[in-house]
Amino acid sequence: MNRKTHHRACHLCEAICGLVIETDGADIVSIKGDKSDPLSRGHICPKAIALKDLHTDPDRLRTPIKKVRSENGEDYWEDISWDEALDTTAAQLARVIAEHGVNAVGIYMGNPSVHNYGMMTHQGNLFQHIRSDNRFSATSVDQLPHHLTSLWLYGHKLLIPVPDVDNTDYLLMLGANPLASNGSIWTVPGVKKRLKALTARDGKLVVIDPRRTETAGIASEHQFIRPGTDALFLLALLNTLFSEHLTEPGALAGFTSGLDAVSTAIEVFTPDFAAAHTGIAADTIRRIAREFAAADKAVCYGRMGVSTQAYGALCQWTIQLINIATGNLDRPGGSLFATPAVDTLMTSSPGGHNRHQSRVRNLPEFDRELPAACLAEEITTPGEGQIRALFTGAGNPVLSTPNGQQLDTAMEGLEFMVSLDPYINETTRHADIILPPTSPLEHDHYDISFHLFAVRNTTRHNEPVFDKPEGSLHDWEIFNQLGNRLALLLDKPEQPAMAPHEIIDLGLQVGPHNEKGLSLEKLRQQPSGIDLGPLQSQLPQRLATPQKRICCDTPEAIADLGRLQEDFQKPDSTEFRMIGRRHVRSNNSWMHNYHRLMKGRDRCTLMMHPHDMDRLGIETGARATLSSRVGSVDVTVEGTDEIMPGVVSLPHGFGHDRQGVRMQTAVSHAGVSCNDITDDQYLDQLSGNAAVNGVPVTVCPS
Ligand SMILES: Nc1nc2c(c(=O)[nH]1)N[C@H]1C(S)=C(S)[C@@H](COP(=O)(O)OP(=O)(O)OC[C@H]3O[C@@H](n4cnc5c(=O)[nH]c(N)nc54)[C@H](O)[C@@H]3O)O[C@H]1N2
Ligand SMILES: Nc1nc2c(c(=O)[nH]1)N[C@H]1C(S)=C(S)[C@@H](COP(=O)(O)OP(=O)(O)OC[C@H]3O[C@@H](n4cnc5c(=O)[nH]c(N)nc54)[C@H](O)[C@@H]3O)O[C@H]1N2
Ligand code: SF4
Ligand SMILES: [Mo]
Repeated sequence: MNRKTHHRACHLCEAICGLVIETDGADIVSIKGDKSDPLSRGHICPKAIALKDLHTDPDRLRTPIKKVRSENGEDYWEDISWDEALDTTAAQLARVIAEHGVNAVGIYMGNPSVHNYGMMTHQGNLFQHIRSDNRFSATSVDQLPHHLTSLWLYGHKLLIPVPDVDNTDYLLMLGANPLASNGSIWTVPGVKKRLKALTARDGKLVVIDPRRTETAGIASEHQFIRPGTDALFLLALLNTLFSEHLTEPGALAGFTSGLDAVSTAIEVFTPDFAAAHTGIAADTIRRIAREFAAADKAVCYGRMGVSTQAYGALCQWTIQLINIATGNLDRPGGSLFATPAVDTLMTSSPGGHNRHQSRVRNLPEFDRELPAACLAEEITTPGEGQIRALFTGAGNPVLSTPNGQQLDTAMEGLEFMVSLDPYINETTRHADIILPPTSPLEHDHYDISFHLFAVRNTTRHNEPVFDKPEGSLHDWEIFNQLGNRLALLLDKPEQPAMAPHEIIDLGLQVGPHNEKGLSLEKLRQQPSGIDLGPLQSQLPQRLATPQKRICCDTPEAIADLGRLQEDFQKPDSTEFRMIGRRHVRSNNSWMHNYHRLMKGRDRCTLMMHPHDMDRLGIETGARATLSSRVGSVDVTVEGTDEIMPGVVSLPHGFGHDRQGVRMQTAVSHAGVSCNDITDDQYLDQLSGNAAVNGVPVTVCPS
């Protein structure tokens, strides 16, 4: 018996719950919620237990592999040494750069990179040598409109305020289902309890969603909305606030301008106009606006469902303006900015927009990244700047980005591809070399991203649960070593290797809570985390805008109102619009390989309203063909009045039955990829964000 107790924050989602992990030698005996964590207070979800499965998964790669072609033309994988893997990768990248320039190297970074602090601190060690315009990430299938809006209004892409759920009286929520997702751009562990406490103290939770979700199920009120029409609903709310003189910026007035100009610009977006398209009655919209204004403390919050749609940026901009116009920004019970102990705001660029455009389709960059929706065409379209080599890190764009099938095919034409990833999945199967990092439990952990969006200021660092296996490398070490090898080939200086924890130690000492004497040593003594107190009002000091002012009349957003108005001149004749869906036992595309999360009934079903099913002659359990401009898939239909008529819902992240995927459990629950239906041409044109929600589709019995 060699029992040990470890403390560790869960890195799987944005809730960053504290865990207590019991081990016996190399075995994990139990994983429980850490009641002493000042933020999560013992909360966990089923995914935390699956950390054990992730750690022990025989499909998880432990050594680098390269693809070899046999004499009969078949590909197989061969284990190779780290030296061979890193040298070959560096040589291939250097060759492509020498022959075709840096833009010939494409880079795609996925979601788990943001949850793994070593990847955040050290990716620059490699990417500084590849200053390619062809950089992509999961941001442009997700939260890009939030960043853009924050850049416009608050001067920095990361200055995103979060709902002060524990103190608010009125929470208006659109396009989010935190009961399944555990909260997003809103680190709010145990969100269900917090939402229930809100309604228990006679507060109101209003959910606007085309599906009566788990969150809607505990709300005070739920309104169905036609997918992709939220901008009209939100503008109608703001319009009502202006026309009924319900605006009251309060303390914000001293450093805010432009609301009058916005009021004029949105005059046509009345509740009646919105009602015709959203399906929400004009009187209901007016009532919600009045309730919101009348509440002592209110906050409007919108997430995935209103970001990844055709007017994602307008939605997020209007949400901020509603909070500003009613004086609820930067106010307890409204929305507040967090102050993390390691303040990434101090070290990251504020972001920028449209400083260059994609080569083929002229889509705007944001923060030096191009929209993921144009990755495939940048690989397949010949000419100067065509992507010939691709680096992917912690991403699975074949399943995660619109028209994934097209990208799947495009990857076959690459001269070289390398993936930093522990699995051979739908994307990495195209790589020539896969570089697998250590298991998450084999490296230390500090959350560098999500304290910025947390409902309370706390900080924690945790030591690795297990020793690093001999001959393995952490993600950050791979970045560092690959960067140095590439530097050598490009005649550039090597980068000294400061470990991530040393960077954090410095960050703590110069951060906003340094007067509390924070250091890594101090955090090590309190492995359940240190409480740094509730979020505080901090405007205008925290603003990163010129003169620390908020200018509400953002020219780009106001210009986009014309597109919105024009698009909604006519009623929508689309038969069905498709939306996504998350389940608490899943996590995007990569957690389907763990039996304990996959047991139970099939989750990759197409939800459809019984009226629509009757009309089409489809029954629950029957197969139907779901089609869009870009493709079609066969799915099992699940009838439910949870979903509004004219809308169908299919989760993303499935479609594991592609040849060569080495994830046994996932393959046996393959499902279909909803991103074989989402359209690479269907975007929020303003931000470049993919519109994976509200996609026009047809359904017919198969
Ligand atoms: N269990 C689990 N947790 C996760 C993840 C996961 O895959 N599984 N993924 C993580 C990631 S990367 C993220 S970004 C977050 C996302 O976190 P959330 O934003 O909370 O994500 P969803 O659960 O997809 O909620 C989106 C909601 O928008 C609704 N919706 C779709 N279209 C529209 C529309 O046009 N208008 C409106 N008003 N609503 C619409 C959907 O019905 C859905 O209820 O979750 C994170 N947490
Ligand atoms: N239709 C539709 N599409 C969507 C969404 C939707 O709601 N609907 N949601 C979008 C959202 S919000 C997101 S964030 C994206 C996610 O899109 P991606 O980030 O591209 O995909 P993931 O499924 O998160 O894949 C994560 C990859 O990281 C690997 N990985 C996990 N942990 C580590 C690690 O510690 N190190 C390394 N090196 N690799 C690791 C996994 O093996 C997997 O290959 O999908 C988007 N796509
Ligand atoms: S809610 Fe998120 S952070 Fe918490 S245990 Fe579940 S997956 Fe981990
Ligand atoms: Mo995401």
